[in-house]
Amino acid sequence: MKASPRPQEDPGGPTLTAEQRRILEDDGYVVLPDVLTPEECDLLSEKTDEMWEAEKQRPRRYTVEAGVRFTDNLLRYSTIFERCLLDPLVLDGVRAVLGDDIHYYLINGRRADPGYGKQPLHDLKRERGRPFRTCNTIWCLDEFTEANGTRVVPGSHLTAEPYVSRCVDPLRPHPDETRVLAPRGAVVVFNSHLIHGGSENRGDTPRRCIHSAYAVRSVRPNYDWRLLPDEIKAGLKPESLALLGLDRPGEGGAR
Ligand SMILES: O=C(O)CCC(=O)C(=O)O
Repeated sequence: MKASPRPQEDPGGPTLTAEQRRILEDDGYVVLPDVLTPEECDLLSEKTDEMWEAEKQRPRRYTVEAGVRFTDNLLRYSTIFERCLLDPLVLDGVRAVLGDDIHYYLINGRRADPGYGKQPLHDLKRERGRPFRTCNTIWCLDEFTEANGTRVVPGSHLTAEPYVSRCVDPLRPHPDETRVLAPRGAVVVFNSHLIHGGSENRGDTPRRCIHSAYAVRSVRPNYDWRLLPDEIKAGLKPESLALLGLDRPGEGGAR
């Protein structure tokens, strides 16, 4: 799917157009172009790579994908990544999926180098259909093309159809799948209940993105935001602290 045209600015902040809302509701994702400037893409990419270099010897608690630089919890490294928390247009999309009572769930970097990045189609064991509980936003630091875009089964967030278990091999293309196509600087608001998977980067340059996800408050955050370094907490805006649950005692803890 191609990027939708930029929405009208609203005096109360930019909001999704009716068409963007419909696409998000029916397909489970919508591409919002021009959220980041090229300079912001450069800065976020550089910081993500810097964090990877700084931490690459650190033992990891999760499965490492070959040829992929996965940087977990970017926010513990730099307040630069606060850029991915509060964007009003992106938040309007997230609220269209989850409603207003949300908090911040996770933020990770994912860079797939040429020849790598292929994942099995997955549903992350999430129930499908309403009410939705988590919503991802994918920040495209490089263009998402036919040669590297995330594969998705549009509409699969709405139905209990066992798309994945019916796959002979979830690594192979699914007949109902399509590629998310998005220009550099776009954000894809992405219902986390959608069946999807990373694709092999068949391009000749790295494909970088940031996953920045939200959840309804009954779902605990993936990271314990209370453990963020004090200097990071001190540098965040009050609206970010509220989204992280750090403005209230007893909140912000991980699942
Ligand atoms: O980066 C992508 O294209 C999607 C990655 C993904 O689906 C995942 O890591 O679960």
